[in-house]
Amino acid sequence: MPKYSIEQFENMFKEADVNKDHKISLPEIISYLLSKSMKVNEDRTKKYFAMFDKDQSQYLDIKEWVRLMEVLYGDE
Ligand SMILES: [Ca+2]
Repeated sequence: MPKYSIEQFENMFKEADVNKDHKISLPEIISYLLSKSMKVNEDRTKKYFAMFDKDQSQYLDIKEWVRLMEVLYGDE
């Protein structure tokens, strides 16, 4: 059983996107994860953030976020 479903990740995005512009920055991600008491490896988070931020906008949209969360918190 995976720890989280895609739906859960999508709901988390809505919570983490505090200013509701449908995109999320690395600092927003890290502070959100910490606020949820989730284990955060900043180096890993930064590395995968850069990987999924394909246009280097410094923001992830919800689809990119789900991919990031799957890598960081999904099943191995
Ligand atoms: Ca945002």
